[in-house]
Formats: sequence, structure tokens, C-alpha cells
Amino acid sequence: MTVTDISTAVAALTTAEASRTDRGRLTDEWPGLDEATAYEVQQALIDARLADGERLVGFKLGLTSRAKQERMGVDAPITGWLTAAHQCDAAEPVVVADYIHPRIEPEIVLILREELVGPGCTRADVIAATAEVRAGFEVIDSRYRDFSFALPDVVADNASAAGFLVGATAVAPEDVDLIDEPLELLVNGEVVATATGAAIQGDPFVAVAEAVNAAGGRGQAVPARAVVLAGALTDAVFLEPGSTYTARFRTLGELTVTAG
Ligand code: OOG
Ligand code: MG
Repeated sequence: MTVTDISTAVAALTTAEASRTDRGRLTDEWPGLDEATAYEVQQALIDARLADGERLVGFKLGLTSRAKQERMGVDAPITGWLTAAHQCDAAEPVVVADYIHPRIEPEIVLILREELVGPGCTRADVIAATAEVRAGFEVIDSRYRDFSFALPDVVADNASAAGFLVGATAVAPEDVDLIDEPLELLVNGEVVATATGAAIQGDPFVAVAEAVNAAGGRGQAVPARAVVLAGALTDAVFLEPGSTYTARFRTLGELTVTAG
């Protein structure tokens, strides 16, 4: 299948995900694919899932940390959408064979009480609309070979969304300083990375406000009760069957998941 338009791009990405087979970049076949068109591909991909009976439950920011932007060779944050099918249960292992080449990354999660809509969304608006802040993990799984993509590729691929987990401790947004909130990422009990919330564009609430404004420019709002993944604080690590991953925050508590 040669990808030259939105519907063949949706079909190619959907097939790659369903068959757990990575593929080349869309931009190799469709050099004219720009960021705006890539968001149209992403929207068509999500619309197809919702038409198939999946339920929209969340919004994700991606590539908000300089560490990730450098690793992935891109220079701007992106957004994507989460459905109920993406939600994983920390009590069950995340099954590596269900994905292509899954990675896991620690996230700060906002649970909204009210809709967020831009343009004009501010940090204060995000805080006011947030019911709870929690620890989280995101499972990312690029449909592209070796996680190699240009910005339009990863946007079309719904920002590599594949799964997410939310921690058990709920904190009110006014009860946590997210900028200074420290995190340790542990693999099999060993600390492999540390960060603070400032890794998310200096301030996770500002990052979310900017992402809401960008989505607003595309005519999209983030609905009330949505789960918002503010962006990874560290680089992602590959999931290996039998390994255990812990995100340990100071105020947001700790979340552990095992890969199977
Ligand atoms: C893109 C998704 C990045 C994050 O939190 O930075 C992301 C990728 O790295 O494949 O979800
Ligand atoms: Mg992420």
C-alpha cells in the first residue's frame, strides 16, 4: 500500500498496529505530509476507532521534555488522544507481545473535572479545571521501524499512544508543586533516571495549557473527566518481559507495573 492521502495513511497505521508489524515512515512515501495534515490523519484514525465502539477517555502531550525531543530528533511538543482500550491495569502485567516494541515512561496525570478549550487557555484555567493530579505511566509503541520518525509521522501515529496506567494516590492540584515534584524511575528496583516536573516544559500546567491552545486551533476541546498525560519526565525504557518498573514521586506516590 502506498500512502499518498489521509485514508491510506489511516489504513496503513491501523494495519501496522493490528498486525504488530512496524513500517517505514509515512513521510518517505508522502513527502508532502505536513504537520497540519498529519493532525487530520490522527483525527481520522481516532474517528475510525470511535466509530468502531471505542470510547475517548483522554488527551496526551508528547515530546514535552528536551531529553525526548533530542532523542527523537524533533523540536516541538505534540498531542494525541487516548481511548478506553488504551487503559491498562497495574495489577496485571503489560504483555509485551501485544505491541510492536513497547517502551514505558513516567508521566504526571491530570484528571479533569471540567472541559478545557483553547485558544486563551491559561495555567490558572488548567489548575481550575483539574480535579486530581496522579502519578502515571505511558506505554508508547511507535508503528514506525526503530521509533524513527519525523514530526508529521509521529503526529499521524497518534503520538505513539499504546497504553496508560494511573496511580492510586490522588492529590488536589493546589497541594502539589509540580515544578519541583521529584521523580525516580526504577527498573527492577534500580534507579535508572531521575527528574522533576520541570522536565515538562518547565511547568506541566503551562505545557497542558499550551497543548490545549494548539488543539483549540484545530477545533478540538479536551472533555470534562478526561485523563491528561502531561508528557514523560524522562526518556522511555523498553519493556522487557519479567521486568518491573516503578515511578516514585514525592507527593504523587508510587506506581509499579510488571511486563509479561
Ligand atoms: C512519541 C511520544 C512521546 C512523551 O510523553 O514524550 C510521549 C514517542 O516518543 O514515540 O508520549
Ligand atoms: Mg508520553
